[in-house]
Amino acid sequence: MTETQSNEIQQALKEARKIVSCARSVVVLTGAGISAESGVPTFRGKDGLWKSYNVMELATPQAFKSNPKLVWEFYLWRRKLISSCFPNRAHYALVELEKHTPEFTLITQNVDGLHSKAGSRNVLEIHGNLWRSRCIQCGDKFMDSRIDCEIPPLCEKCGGLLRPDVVWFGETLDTTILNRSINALEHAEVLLIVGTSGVVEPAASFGAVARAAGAHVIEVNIERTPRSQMYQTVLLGRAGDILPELVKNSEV
Ligand code: BJW
Ligand code: ZN
Repeated sequence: MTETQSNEIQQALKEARKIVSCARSVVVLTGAGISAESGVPTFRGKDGLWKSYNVMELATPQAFKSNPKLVWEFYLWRRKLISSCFPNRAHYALVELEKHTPEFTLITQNVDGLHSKAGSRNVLEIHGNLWRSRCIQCGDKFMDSRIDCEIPPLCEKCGGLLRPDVVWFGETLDTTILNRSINALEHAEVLLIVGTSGVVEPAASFGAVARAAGAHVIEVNIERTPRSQMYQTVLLGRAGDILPELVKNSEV
C-alpha cells in the first residue's frame, strides 16, 4: 500500500468515526466476515464452506426432508467447530458502540451466537441460531448445546424430528424479526454493514432500504462487494482492525 492510499484510508476512517459518534440511531448489519477472525468459516470465497459442501444438499428444507442425518452431521460438525471459537475485537467494538448509542440495533445473519457471547444486547438473529433446535412436529424450540448426540435427534415432548433453528434457502424469515429489522433500518441515521458479501436476500437489500430512508451507509469489508457502489462510505480492511478504530470516539 502506498503512503497516499494509507492516508486516504485514515481520512475516510476519521470521517466515518465522526458520523458514527454523532448519530443518535445506529443499525449494524453483520455477516460471516465479522466472525472470520474468530476462526468461523465464511460461506463464499476461496475458503468458504460452499467450496467444499453443496448448499442444496445441506441448507435447504428439501435437503433436510430427503436426508436429515446428513444435514445434522453438517450442523453438529459446525457446532463443534464454533464451540472453540470466541468473539474477536470486531464483536467487542460493537458492544462498546451499543453502550454509547441511544438507539442501537444489531442485525446479524450469523448463526454462531458470538455477538451475544461478546455482550451485545439488542441483537436480531435473522437467520436463526445454530445453538437452538426446533421440532418440526410440535414447533417446540430450545437452546441445544449438544455436539455428540444421536442423529437425527428427536423431540422429547412429542417424538417428532428436530431440526437446527436456522433459516435455509427458500424459507421465509421470522416475520417479527424481519419487521423489527426493517423498522430499525427505516429509522437509522447510520447503517454499518460489516463482513457480508451482500448476495443473499432479503439482507442484501437492507442497505438500499436504509439509504432510501436517508441513512448514511458505511460498509466494512476486506474487498468491495456488488453493493459497494451504492454506499456513501466503503472502508476496506479487516473488521477486527477497522471496527475498534471506528468506534474509538464513542468510548470517551
Ligand atoms: C470479511 C472478513 C474480515 C471475510 N473482515 N470482512 C430475490 C432475488 C433472488 C433470490 C432471492 C430473492 N429473495 C429470496 C431469494 C432466494 C434466496 C437468495 O437470496 N438467494 C440468492 C443467493 C440468489 N433467499 C432466501 O431463500 C431467503 N429467504 C427468503 O427471502 O424468503 C422469501 C423468498 C424465498 C424464496 C424466493 C423468494 C422469496 C433465506 C436466506 C437464508 C440464508 N441462509 C444461510 C444459511 C443459514 C444457516 C447456516 O449457517 O447454515 O445464511 S446461507 C448463508 O449466506 C448464511 C449467511 O447468513 C448468508 C449470507 O452470507 P454472508 O454472511 O454474506 O457470508 P459470505 O461468506 O457470503 O461473505 C463473507 C464476506 O465477509 C465476504 O464479502 C468477505 O469479503 C468478507 N470478509 N473476512 C471483514 N476479516
Ligand atoms: Zn415436538
